[in-house]
Amino acid sequence: MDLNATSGANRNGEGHLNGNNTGNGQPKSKDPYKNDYPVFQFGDKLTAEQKTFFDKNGFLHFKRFISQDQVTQLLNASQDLQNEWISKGLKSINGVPIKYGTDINGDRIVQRFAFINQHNEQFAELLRDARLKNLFDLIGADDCRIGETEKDGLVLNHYINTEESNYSQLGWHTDALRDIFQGQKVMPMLNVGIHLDNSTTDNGGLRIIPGTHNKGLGTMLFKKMYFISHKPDKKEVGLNVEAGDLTVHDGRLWHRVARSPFTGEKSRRRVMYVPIITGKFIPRDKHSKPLFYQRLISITNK
Ligand SMILES: O=C(O)CCC(=O)C(=O)O
Ligand SMILES: [Fe+2]
Repeated sequence: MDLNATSGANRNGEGHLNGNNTGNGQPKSKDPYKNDYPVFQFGDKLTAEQKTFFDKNGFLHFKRFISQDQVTQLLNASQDLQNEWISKGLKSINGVPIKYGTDINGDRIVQRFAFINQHNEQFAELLRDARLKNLFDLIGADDCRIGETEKDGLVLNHYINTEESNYSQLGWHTDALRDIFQGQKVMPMLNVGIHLDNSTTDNGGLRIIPGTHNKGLGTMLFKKMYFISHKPDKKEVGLNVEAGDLTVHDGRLWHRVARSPFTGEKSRRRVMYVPIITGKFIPRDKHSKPLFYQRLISITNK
Protein backbone atom coordinates (compact mmCIF):
# COMPACT_ATOMS: atom_id res chain seq x y z
CA MET A 1 0.00 0.00 0.00
CA ASP A 2 1.20 3.47 -0.82
CA LEU A 3 -0.93 6.08 0.86
CA ASN A 4 1.24 9.00 -0.14
CA ALA A 5 -0.31 10.79 -3.08
CA THR A 6 2.95 12.65 -3.30
CA SER A 7 6.40 11.24 -2.73
CA GLY A 8 8.51 11.25 0.42
CA ALA A 9 7.76 10.91 4.11
CA ASN A 10 4.41 12.10 5.38
CA ARG A 11 3.51 15.03 7.64
CA ASN A 12 4.19 12.96 10.71
CA GLY A 13 7.70 12.35 9.46
CA GLU A 14 7.11 8.64 8.93
CA GLY A 15 8.11 6.41 6.09
CA HIS A 16 5.93 3.82 4.38
CA LEU A 17 4.60 0.61 5.86
CA ASN A 18 7.25 -1.84 6.92
CA GLY A 19 6.88 -5.43 8.10
CA ASN A 20 6.05 -4.26 11.60
CA ASN A 21 2.34 -4.11 10.99
CA THR A 22 -0.39 -4.13 13.64
CA GLY A 23 -2.90 -5.70 11.24
CA ASN A 24 -4.73 -2.41 10.72
CA GLY A 25 -2.63 -1.21 7.82
CA GLN A 26 -0.65 0.84 10.31
CA PRO A 27 2.87 0.34 11.63
CA LYS A 28 3.59 -0.04 15.33
CA SER A 29 5.07 3.18 16.56
CA LYS A 30 6.16 4.69 19.87
CA ASP A 31 3.75 7.55 19.25
CA PRO A 32 0.29 5.90 19.20
CA TYR A 33 -1.19 8.84 17.27
CA LYS A 34 1.18 8.56 14.32
CA ASN A 35 -0.27 7.50 11.01
CA ASP A 36 1.29 6.00 7.94
CA TYR A 37 -0.53 8.47 5.70
CA PRO A 38 -0.23 12.26 5.51
CA VAL A 39 -2.09 14.13 8.23
CA PHE A 40 -2.80 17.80 7.54
CA GLN A 41 -3.53 21.09 9.31
CA PHE A 42 -6.78 22.81 8.40
CA GLY A 43 -5.87 25.95 6.43
CA ASP A 44 -7.77 28.73 4.63
CA LYS A 45 -8.04 26.65 1.50
CA LEU A 46 -7.41 23.02 0.56
CA THR A 47 -3.99 22.52 -1.00
CA ALA A 48 -3.29 20.71 -4.27
CA GLU A 49 -1.61 17.94 -2.23
CA GLN A 50 -4.72 17.47 -0.09
CA LYS A 51 -6.98 17.32 -3.14
CA THR A 52 -4.73 14.82 -4.91
CA PHE A 53 -4.59 12.63 -1.81
CA PHE A 54 -8.38 12.74 -1.46
CA ASP A 55 -9.03 11.94 -5.12
CA LYS A 56 -6.78 8.91 -4.90
CA ASN A 57 -7.68 7.58 -1.45
CA GLY A 58 -11.16 8.96 -0.66
CA PHE A 59 -10.33 10.44 2.75
CA LEU A 60 -8.36 13.17 4.55
CA HIS A 61 -7.35 13.66 8.19
CA PHE A 62 -6.77 17.10 9.77
CA LYS A 63 -5.28 17.64 13.22
CA ARG A 64 -7.07 19.59 15.96
CA PHE A 65 -9.93 21.20 14.08
CA ILE A 66 -11.44 22.12 17.45
CA SER A 67 -9.77 22.66 20.84
CA GLN A 68 -9.85 20.43 23.91
CA ASP A 69 -12.10 23.01 25.60
CA GLN A 70 -14.59 22.83 22.77
CA VAL A 71 -14.52 19.05 22.92
CA THR A 72 -15.32 19.15 26.64
CA GLN A 73 -18.14 21.66 26.12
CA LEU A 74 -19.70 19.57 23.36
CA LEU A 75 -19.50 16.40 25.45
CA ASN A 76 -21.18 18.20 28.37
CA ALA A 77 -23.89 19.55 26.06
CA SER A 78 -24.49 16.04 24.67
CA GLN A 79 -24.96 14.69 28.19
CA ASP A 80 -27.56 17.35 29.01
CA LEU A 81 -29.44 16.56 25.81
CA GLN A 82 -29.15 12.83 26.48
CA ASN A 83 -30.83 13.26 29.86
CA GLU A 84 -33.59 15.32 28.26
CA TRP A 85 -34.24 12.72 25.54
CA ILE A 86 -34.23 9.90 28.09
CA SER A 87 -36.66 11.67 30.40
CA LYS A 88 -38.97 12.45 27.46
CA GLY A 89 -38.62 8.88 26.15
CA LEU A 90 -37.94 10.11 22.60
CA LYS A 91 -37.78 7.25 20.12
CA SER A 92 -36.72 9.06 16.98
CA ILE A 93 -35.78 12.47 15.62
CA ASN A 94 -37.19 13.42 12.21
CA GLY A 95 -37.92 9.72 11.72
CA VAL A 96 -34.35 8.60 12.49
CA PRO A 97 -34.33 6.05 15.33
CA ILE A 98 -32.35 7.05 18.44
CA LYS A 99 -30.13 4.25 19.67
CA TYR A 100 -30.21 3.82 23.46
CA GLY A 101 -27.96 1.64 25.62
CA THR A 102 -26.49 1.30 29.07
CA ASP A 103 -23.25 2.79 30.34
CA ILE A 104 -20.66 1.01 32.50
CA ASN A 105 -22.24 2.43 35.66
CA GLY A 106 -25.67 1.12 34.67
CA ASP A 107 -27.02 4.51 33.53
CA ARG A 108 -29.14 4.67 30.41
CA ILE A 109 -27.39 6.57 27.61
CA VAL A 110 -27.99 7.69 24.04
CA GLN A 111 -25.57 5.86 21.73
CA ARG A 112 -26.61 7.43 18.45
CA PHE A 113 -28.05 10.93 18.31
CA ALA A 114 -29.39 12.28 14.99
CA PHE A 115 -29.97 15.96 14.12
CA ILE A 116 -28.23 16.96 17.34
CA ASN A 117 -27.61 20.37 15.73
CA GLN A 118 -31.38 21.03 15.81
CA HIS A 119 -31.55 20.45 19.56
CA ASN A 120 -28.59 22.34 20.95
CA GLU A 121 -27.11 25.71 20.01
CA GLN A 122 -23.49 24.64 20.53
CA PHE A 123 -23.83 21.93 17.91
CA ALA A 124 -25.72 24.28 15.58
CA GLU A 125 -22.89 26.81 15.97
CA LEU A 126 -20.28 24.16 15.15
CA LEU A 127 -21.93 23.59 11.77
CA ARG A 128 -21.74 27.33 11.08
CA ASP A 129 -17.92 27.21 11.33
CA ALA A 130 -16.94 28.85 8.03
CA ARG A 131 -13.92 26.59 7.68
CA LEU A 132 -16.14 23.61 6.89
CA LYS A 133 -16.97 25.25 3.56
CA ASN A 134 -13.34 24.78 2.48
CA LEU A 135 -14.19 21.10 2.08
CA PHE A 136 -16.77 21.89 -0.65
CA ASP A 137 -13.81 22.05 -3.02
CA LEU A 138 -13.48 18.25 -2.75
CA ILE A 139 -16.79 17.98 -4.64
CA GLY A 140 -16.58 21.16 -6.66
CA ALA A 141 -20.33 21.49 -7.38
CA ASP A 142 -22.07 24.88 -6.99
CA ASP A 143 -24.82 23.58 -4.74
CA CYS A 144 -22.66 22.03 -1.97
CA ARG A 145 -24.14 22.49 1.49
CA ILE A 146 -23.82 21.20 5.05
CA GLY A 147 -26.61 18.70 5.76
CA GLU A 148 -28.24 20.52 8.67
CA THR A 149 -31.76 19.32 7.83
CA GLU A 150 -31.01 16.45 5.41
CA LYS A 151 -29.91 12.80 5.79
CA ASP A 152 -29.42 12.35 9.60
CA GLY A 153 -28.16 15.92 10.20
CA LEU A 154 -25.32 16.03 12.70
CA VAL A 155 -25.00 12.56 14.21
CA LEU A 156 -23.20 11.77 17.45
CA ASN A 157 -22.08 8.16 17.86
CA HIS A 158 -21.21 6.88 21.33
CA TYR A 159 -19.60 3.43 21.26
CA ILE A 160 -18.79 1.47 24.38
CA ASN A 161 -17.96 -2.20 24.73
CA THR A 162 -19.87 -3.77 27.63
CA GLU A 163 -22.50 -6.48 27.95
CA GLU A 164 -25.29 -3.89 28.26
CA SER A 165 -24.06 -1.60 25.51
CA ASN A 166 -26.11 -1.51 22.32
CA TYR A 167 -23.40 -0.04 20.15
CA SER A 168 -19.80 -1.21 20.16
CA GLN A 169 -19.09 -1.54 16.43
CA LEU A 170 -20.52 -0.76 13.01
CA GLY A 171 -20.32 -3.21 10.10
CA TRP A 172 -18.92 -2.53 6.62
CA HIS A 173 -20.86 0.05 4.63
CA THR A 174 -20.72 3.11 2.43
CA ASP A 175 -22.72 6.19 3.39
CA ALA A 176 -23.96 6.71 -0.18
CA LEU A 177 -26.19 3.61 -0.08
CA ARG A 178 -29.03 5.62 1.37
CA ASP A 179 -29.39 7.56 -1.88
CA ILE A 180 -30.46 4.28 -3.44
CA PHE A 181 -32.93 3.60 -0.61
CA GLN A 182 -34.35 7.07 -1.19
CA GLY A 183 -34.80 6.18 -4.85
CA GLN A 184 -32.20 8.75 -5.82
CA LYS A 185 -29.18 8.61 -8.06
CA VAL A 186 -25.94 8.29 -6.06
CA MET A 187 -24.73 11.86 -5.71
CA PRO A 188 -21.28 13.05 -4.65
CA MET A 189 -21.30 13.36 -0.87
CA LEU A 190 -18.75 13.79 1.90
CA ASN A 191 -19.06 12.65 5.48
CA VAL A 192 -17.19 14.90 7.90
CA GLY A 193 -16.15 13.39 11.25
CA ILE A 194 -15.26 15.49 14.30
CA HIS A 195 -13.72 13.25 16.92
CA LEU A 196 -14.46 13.71 20.63
CA ASP A 197 -12.26 10.97 22.11
CA ASN A 198 -8.73 9.86 21.41
CA SER A 199 -8.86 6.66 19.36
CA THR A 200 -5.94 4.50 18.35
CA THR A 201 -6.12 1.53 16.02
CA ASP A 202 -5.30 -0.96 18.81
CA ASN A 203 -8.53 0.15 20.50
CA GLY A 204 -10.96 -0.50 17.63
CA GLY A 205 -12.29 2.53 15.77
CA LEU A 206 -12.63 3.64 12.18
CA ARG A 207 -11.30 1.38 9.41
CA ILE A 208 -11.45 2.47 5.79
CA ILE A 209 -10.41 0.86 2.51
CA PRO A 210 -8.55 3.57 0.61
CA GLY A 211 -9.50 4.04 -3.03
CA THR A 212 -12.84 2.17 -2.89
CA HIS A 213 -14.74 5.42 -3.53
CA ASN A 214 -14.19 5.55 -7.28
CA LYS A 215 -14.51 1.94 -8.37
CA GLY A 216 -18.05 2.15 -9.73
CA LEU A 217 -21.52 1.11 -8.63
CA GLY A 218 -20.73 -2.64 -8.52
CA THR A 219 -18.09 -2.09 -5.83
CA MET A 220 -20.35 0.30 -3.95
CA LEU A 221 -23.22 -2.16 -3.85
CA PHE A 222 -21.60 -5.55 -3.54
CA LYS A 223 -18.08 -5.36 -2.11
CA LYS A 224 -19.28 -6.47 1.34
CA MET A 225 -22.52 -7.45 3.09
CA TYR A 226 -23.84 -4.08 4.23
CA PHE A 227 -23.72 -3.70 8.06
CA ILE A 228 -23.60 -7.48 8.53
CA SER A 229 -19.93 -8.06 7.71
CA HIS A 230 -17.35 -7.05 10.33
CA LYS A 231 -14.43 -9.08 9.01
CA PRO A 232 -11.12 -7.19 8.76
CA ASP A 233 -10.08 -6.53 5.16
CA LYS A 234 -6.45 -7.01 4.22
CA LYS A 235 -6.43 -3.56 2.63
CA GLU A 236 -8.15 -1.74 5.49
CA VAL A 237 -6.44 1.15 7.23
CA GLY A 238 -7.21 2.16 10.80
CA LEU A 239 -7.07 5.84 11.73
CA ASN A 240 -5.25 7.05 14.83
CA VAL A 241 -7.09 10.20 15.88
CA GLU A 242 -7.06 12.58 18.83
CA ALA A 243 -10.08 14.36 20.25
CA GLY A 244 -10.61 17.51 18.17
CA ASP A 245 -9.32 16.02 14.90
CA LEU A 246 -11.43 16.19 11.74
CA THR A 247 -11.64 13.45 9.15
CA VAL A 248 -13.57 13.51 5.90
CA HIS A 249 -14.42 10.62 3.63
CA ASP A 250 -16.16 10.24 0.29
CA GLY A 251 -19.72 8.88 0.67
CA ARG A 252 -18.85 5.92 -1.54
CA LEU A 253 -15.79 4.83 0.49
CA TRP A 254 -16.13 1.46 2.24
CA HIS A 255 -15.60 1.74 6.00
CA ARG A 256 -16.53 0.14 9.32
CA VAL A 257 -16.02 0.73 13.03
CA ALA A 258 -14.09 -2.07 14.74
CA ARG A 259 -15.09 -3.10 18.25
CA SER A 260 -12.52 -2.31 20.92
CA PRO A 261 -10.74 -5.42 22.21
CA PHE A 262 -11.08 -3.79 25.64
CA THR A 263 -14.20 -3.45 27.74
CA GLY A 264 -15.31 -0.63 29.97
CA GLU A 265 -14.06 2.94 30.04
CA LYS A 266 -11.08 2.34 27.76
CA SER A 267 -13.44 1.29 24.95
CA ARG A 268 -15.44 4.55 24.99
CA ARG A 269 -15.42 6.37 21.64
CA ARG A 270 -17.54 9.39 20.71
CA VAL A 271 -17.49 10.96 17.26
CA MET A 272 -19.82 13.28 15.32
CA TYR A 273 -20.59 13.14 11.61
CA VAL A 274 -22.22 15.64 9.31
CA PRO A 275 -22.71 15.18 5.58
CA ILE A 276 -21.78 17.64 2.85
CA ILE A 277 -24.39 17.20 0.14
CA THR A 278 -25.15 18.21 -3.44
CA GLY A 279 -28.19 17.68 -5.65
CA LYS A 280 -31.86 17.50 -4.74
CA PHE A 281 -32.79 19.11 -1.41
CA ILE A 282 -34.56 16.43 0.66
CA PRO A 283 -35.04 17.82 4.18
CA ARG A 284 -36.40 15.64 6.97
CA ASP A 285 -38.87 16.79 9.59
CA LYS A 286 -41.00 15.34 12.35
CA HIS A 287 -43.33 13.73 9.80
CA SER A 288 -40.50 11.80 8.06
CA LYS A 289 -40.51 8.01 8.22
CA PRO A 290 -37.38 5.94 8.89
CA LEU A 291 -35.62 4.51 5.86
CA PHE A 292 -34.89 0.78 5.82
CA TYR A 293 -31.24 1.81 5.95
CA GLN A 294 -31.73 3.67 9.23
CA ARG A 295 -33.58 0.73 10.75
CA LEU A 296 -30.67 -1.52 9.80
CA ILE A 297 -28.20 0.65 11.72
CA SER A 298 -30.48 0.70 14.70
CA ILE A 299 -31.03 -3.07 14.90
CA THR A 300 -27.54 -4.33 14.03
CA ASN A 301 -24.10 -3.59 15.44
CA LYS A 302 -24.55 -4.30 19.13
O1 LIG B 1 -17.90 6.08 14.04
C1 LIG B 1 -17.32 6.27 12.98
O2 LIG B 1 -16.17 6.69 12.92
C2 LIG B 1 -18.03 6.01 11.69
C3 LIG B 1 -19.52 6.03 11.79
C4 LIG B 1 -20.16 5.77 10.49
O3 LIG B 1 -19.56 5.25 9.59
C5 LIG B 1 -21.55 6.17 10.27
O4 LIG B 1 -22.23 6.60 11.23
O5 LIG B 1 -22.01 6.06 9.12
FE1 LIG C 1 -20.50 5.54 7.73
